Amino acid sequence: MTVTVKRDGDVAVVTIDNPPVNALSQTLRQDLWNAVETLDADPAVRAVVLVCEGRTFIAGADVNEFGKPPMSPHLPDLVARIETAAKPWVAAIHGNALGGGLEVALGCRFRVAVPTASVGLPEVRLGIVPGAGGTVRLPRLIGPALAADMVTTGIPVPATKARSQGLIDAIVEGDLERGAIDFARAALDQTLPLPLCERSVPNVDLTFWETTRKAVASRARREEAPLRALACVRMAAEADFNTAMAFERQTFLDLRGSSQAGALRHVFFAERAAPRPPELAGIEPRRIRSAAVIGGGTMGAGIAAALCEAGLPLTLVERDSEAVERGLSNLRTIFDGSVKRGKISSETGAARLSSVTGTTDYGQLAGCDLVIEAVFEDLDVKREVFSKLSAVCRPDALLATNTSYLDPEQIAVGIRHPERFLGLHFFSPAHVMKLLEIVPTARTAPATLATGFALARMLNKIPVRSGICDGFIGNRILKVTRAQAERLLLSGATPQAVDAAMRAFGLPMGPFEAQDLGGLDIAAFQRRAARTRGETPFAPVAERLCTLERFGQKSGGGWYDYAKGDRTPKSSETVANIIAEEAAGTPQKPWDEASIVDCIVLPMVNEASKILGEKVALRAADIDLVEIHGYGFPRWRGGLMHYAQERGLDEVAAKLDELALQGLADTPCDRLVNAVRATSYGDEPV
Ligand code: 3H9
Repeated sequence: MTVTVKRDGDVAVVTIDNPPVNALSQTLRQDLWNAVETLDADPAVRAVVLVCEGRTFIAGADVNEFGKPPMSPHLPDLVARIETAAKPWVAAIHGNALGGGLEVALGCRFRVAVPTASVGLPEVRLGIVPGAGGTVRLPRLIGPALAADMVTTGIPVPATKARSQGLIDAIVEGDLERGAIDFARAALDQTLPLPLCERSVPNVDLTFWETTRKAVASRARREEAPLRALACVRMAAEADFNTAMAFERQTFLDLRGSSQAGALRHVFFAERAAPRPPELAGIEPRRIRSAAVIGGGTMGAGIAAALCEAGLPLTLVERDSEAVERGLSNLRTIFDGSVKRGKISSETGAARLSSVTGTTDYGQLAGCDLVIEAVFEDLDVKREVFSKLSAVCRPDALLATNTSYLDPEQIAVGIRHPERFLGLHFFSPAHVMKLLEIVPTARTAPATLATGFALARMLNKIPVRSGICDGFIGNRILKVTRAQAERLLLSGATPQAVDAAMRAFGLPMGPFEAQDLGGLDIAAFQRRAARTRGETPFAPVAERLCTLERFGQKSGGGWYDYAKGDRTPKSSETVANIIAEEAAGTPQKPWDEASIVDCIVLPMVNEASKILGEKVALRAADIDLVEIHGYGFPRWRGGLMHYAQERGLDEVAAKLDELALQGLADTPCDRLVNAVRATSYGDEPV
């Protein structure tokens, strides 16, 4: 049974227990339905409290059921049954009331919550709209403007804020169940409010809908669900309750089967699976109670900020006192920025800064559980750091190198107890970017690796294990993106056309705009390193731009020209001339958006397939997470490999063959050819 009913005098307490997150599976819906029927028929019961066991209130519909035909009792009917129950129901919320969970709570006559709870309608994050009255009841409770914001962004609202908006009726400071029972009993002494289905939606200014539509459309880019969710709220404001319910249900059912919803569901499960890879099942991570970062530059300060945010006392080590001051000042800038953006209070910012000890003395790291090195990308400099750490740190302290290009095996040479060492590739800014590539060496112990994943959970990051190769998973694919973008330039496309096509595909920025923002010098440095390894990186135009010190926005020009103080890219005659010179002799052809995208994205798929073939990535879904969380690949496309799978692997291979004939890409690799034969990459549902 997922539901139990007990009595506290004239108040019944219905307790849901459906681990892990009390999702509204068919069994739970049926059990709740039966509970309403039983309690309606019980004359001794005057009110009902709905409470949940475990870590959270109902976290929503059971996403596992989404691929299957809907089964009764349907959620909208259950919510309506609770709303029209003979006795008032009080939802007692802890953890999260999300999606269908909040819709059930909206069916209740009252909602109370503990201060740490939050409530939200995150359906748009899954490519759908609320399907059980969320868009119809919420505007009746808090007005269309707040409701539109909640359903189109999907961002949960903390209980205390929800209380001030009228979404929550009371905050319970002590025991939730007891508080909810007392609340219910007190409510029975007063006139009950109307159920939401009998209330009307407050009016809004006529311009509201058009202004909001524009804002939502620009945020959503090509994601369908947010605008469809807004249309539902508008219908709720302009039509009667039943018409709006029917409209919402139809929109929900339309979107549920859409390719965007399929892609977003794939990402949902991939993200939840990422922190617990099956190959580490049963391996106990070490506890991390304190941390240190070596190096307080941009990367080191970002990592330090992420560790502080996770509540770890932190030591920041630099080579001299000036550098310590600079590192602390970098940290202060990060915390000040978070305060300015309203993410944390100024007290929290100050407390975080005061939890950091800046020092030049490695001796202070003797008791530390975790040390992350984030110094300059130079093998000798890094080795020197680890030799000092080997001398002072406990043998079981986890030692990690943050590197994006160097070989962790090489960095590990000479480390004492190399089984506690691994690579952690953070993405800049490290306190913001979600992706963490975890790179074990051959000698990294399973417990060390498991600790890397546990750390990612602490830092609220998406961890992906990567084998060792140049650039690991993400930057290795990025190299292909950039090389393909240059190939396009040499065969007739312009930087503007390439950037526009990739933006239209769903990336936040095109490859040239992105390089101008990040700086062309970093890649030039890496190409130099590659050449010393005997490789021949392809970047003929970028090389010439770097020779002219056109490093991007920071130098006033890169792939584009920039007016002083203005970040708007303007086409550059210098660049056009260089492209023309480099393209001499290369056949020119017209490029439309779709063929530009194919010329970039399909070779990325080919490279990613090689990465899978070499077991640098263990799962296609891991590559999807790397692309989404590290490189802005559109989430609603499900990531690079999911996109390829949906596009049809046979079509991907055929297009690659066509590009290869024109000298614009490699032919499909063995792993891709095998996947075409098997019609899938065959590790997990991609
Ligand atoms: C909806 O409600 C539609 C309705 O409007 C209309 C219906 C008609 N279903 O994240 P965690 C699993 S749409 C099934 O690591 P946390 C998850 O896969 C839904 N399973 O925990 C994982 O499984 P496993 C709207 C779910 O404590 C386990 O629970 N709701 C669901 O870090 C733990 O998950 C949402 O979008 C689900 N709905 O965070 C809420 N949710 O252990 C999505 C989770 O086997 N969920 N699982 O790997 C969340 O945001 C987080 O899970 C939550 C807990 C904040 C609740």
